[in-house]
Amino acid sequence: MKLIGSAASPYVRKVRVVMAEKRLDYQFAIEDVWSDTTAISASNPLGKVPCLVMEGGEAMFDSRVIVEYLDTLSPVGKLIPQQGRERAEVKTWEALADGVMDAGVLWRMEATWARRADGERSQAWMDRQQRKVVDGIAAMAKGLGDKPFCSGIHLSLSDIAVGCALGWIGFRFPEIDWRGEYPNLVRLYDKLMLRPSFLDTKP
Ligand code: GSF
Repeated sequence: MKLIGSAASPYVRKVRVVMAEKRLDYQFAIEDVWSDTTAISASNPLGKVPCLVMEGGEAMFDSRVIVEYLDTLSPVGKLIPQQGRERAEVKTWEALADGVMDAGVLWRMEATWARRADGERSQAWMDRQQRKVVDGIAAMAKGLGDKPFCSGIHLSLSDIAVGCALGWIGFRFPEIDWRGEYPNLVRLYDKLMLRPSFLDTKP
């Protein structure tokens, strides 16, 4: 399998962490989707990474589809419960973490995308996205509480998705002081960072 991605993308990190936790082999192909010469649309018509290209050449996206597929490939360390409420709970945690990343990406692009002229940047739009990031992180802290993991009693995709979101927010928005505000998220993130899967994929 070939994973097309970038080292800074939190969605790509989620896939790479899952690959590592499941002990799956893959080739990592770095692609700058923002460059004029990017070839990403040959694999993903949406022009986004991560994109997983299978042995036969078929492509799979987005990160949620990819990690769900990867979890079925090996019985090692099941990350998504098979069915029922537990499964929906993990997928909801993932949606929350991805939603924080989505809002963060929209906010950052509005502020920094080179092809947008200064007069085209909307402060109201940035504030709207910032609100989602801040509220999303607060919801993570509330949902985690004193528990060792976001859902269940083992590591799951919930923790991986939350870890990737928090790591990326720390990387791109150091002014958002989630470490100062939420000791329980710090406890979770620092515990995740002891795992080679997280350590080796730090943005
Ligand atoms: C989001 C992927 C994405 O926005 C997923 O895979 O979960 N829902 C999708 N990827 C960004 C890179 S990044 O900001 O992490 C991307 O490829 N953007 C290029 C573009 O044209 O939007």
